[in-house]
Amino acid sequence: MDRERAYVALGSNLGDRERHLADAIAALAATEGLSVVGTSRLYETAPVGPPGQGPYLNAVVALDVSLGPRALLDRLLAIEDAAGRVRGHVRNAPRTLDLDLLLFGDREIDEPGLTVPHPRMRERPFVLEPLCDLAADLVHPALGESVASLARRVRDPDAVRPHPT
Ligand code: GSY
Repeated sequence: MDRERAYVALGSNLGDRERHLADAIAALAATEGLSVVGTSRLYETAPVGPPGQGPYLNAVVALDVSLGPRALLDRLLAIEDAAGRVRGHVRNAPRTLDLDLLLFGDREIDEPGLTVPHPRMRERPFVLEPLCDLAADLVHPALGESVASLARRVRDPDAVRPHPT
């Protein structure tokens, strides 16, 4: 079966953040129908959201998938749930684990609950910086601009720093 390259952003700012990201990557790697083919560095990032929350750890993984985008999204939601993610009503509240589907091949999808490319990735240095580690030359299918170029527009070295490992 044809495989497509997808990119998923990971973030955590509650509990053992490194554990949540490592467990999520392991859960992805154990998923039938996909392989984890790249992992960015970890980044310590300033939280976007209500004040008073702690910093995030962020990363991006590259996947080779034979699943469809909806099946991949369902798997991401199940992995978030397994990490104890509470889905409350407060927008941008702190969370144990956030998994965002950024890109799925060069597809553009706009369906209930599933928008690809991720509609806010262009404004998020905490997504674009780790994505640069994996795919700086990749051209965003809707914007026609490379990941490196998008990252340059929003770069904020004070808010997004490589995390010492
Ligand atoms: O949408 C992703 C979850 N999230 C993050 C994040 O991953 N990193 C940072 N720095 N801020 C965030 N705010 C939210 S919500």
